[in-house]
Amino acid sequence: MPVHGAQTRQTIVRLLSSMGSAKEISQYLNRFSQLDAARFAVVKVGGAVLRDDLDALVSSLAFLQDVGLTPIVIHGAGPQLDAELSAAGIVKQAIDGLRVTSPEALAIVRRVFHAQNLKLVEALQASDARATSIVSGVFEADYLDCEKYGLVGEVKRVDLAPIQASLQAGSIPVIASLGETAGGQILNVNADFAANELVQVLQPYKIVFLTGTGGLLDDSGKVIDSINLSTEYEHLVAQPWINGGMKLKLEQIRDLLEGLPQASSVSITRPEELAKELFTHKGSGTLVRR
Ligand code: X2W
Repeated sequence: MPVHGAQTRQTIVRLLSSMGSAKEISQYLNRFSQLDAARFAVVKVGGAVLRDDLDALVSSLAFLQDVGLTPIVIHGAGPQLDAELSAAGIVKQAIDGLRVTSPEALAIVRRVFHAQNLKLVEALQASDARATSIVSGVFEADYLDCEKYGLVGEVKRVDLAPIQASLQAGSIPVIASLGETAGGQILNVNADFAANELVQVLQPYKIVFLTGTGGLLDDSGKVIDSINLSTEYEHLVAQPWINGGMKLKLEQIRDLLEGLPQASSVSITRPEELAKELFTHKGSGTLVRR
């Protein structure tokens, strides 16, 4: 972990003061710096963010590392997989939001995941951040339902060792959501599911989903500030305007929060607003509580 003096901190506080009051930001920085550094935050990055918003993502993650708060990054590659599989003439079939994955498709899934992982790691390194590529060895998985989904995995065990080694070196672990069976078969794992499993094991202080939309959207396309699942979940998922992807996301977040302490929350925001979400009372995007 880099050690930051008062001067660095002042510069950071000045930089951030356009987002909130310096006092408030300073309070958050102080609070976070006292926490267990290995559990600061899990940041799930959707494939759309890697495609459309890489620069902002890299600056936001590098910034966190600069202030001594190394996030754990887990990413998907949904849109990239859609494009590459379609270019290879493989027609998309998804059941309940999960991609049915044939052996032929899996070869492409692996290649695309590796390429996207490296793209983020190299972009971080190019901006002087330290980052470690992790494409295997974290998610021990089993077939979710081989007949129904093919080579799709559900996570059975999370091995934190590669993540801890990266954090100990002050490097951002960048994890692809590929699983591996005990017998060594690689499986395609939905990145939100993989992030959820990681969160259950790590119990991080902050859980952030970075998406292209920057939050959950209401019927007019506006980001919903906050959602209290205990009073709003049933109502929300019954709305005619809520789409399948958003429904799945809400369901996953509900399941995720059930395994965490009552006070936990999940933030959904965009990369540009990550620091604002973490260091201001107002936050950004959608805050989901239990
Ligand atoms: C996902 C993995 C990628 C993913 C898929 O093949 O699309 C399954 O559906 P995003 O960008 O985070 O959506 N896996 C089994 O989840 O990427």
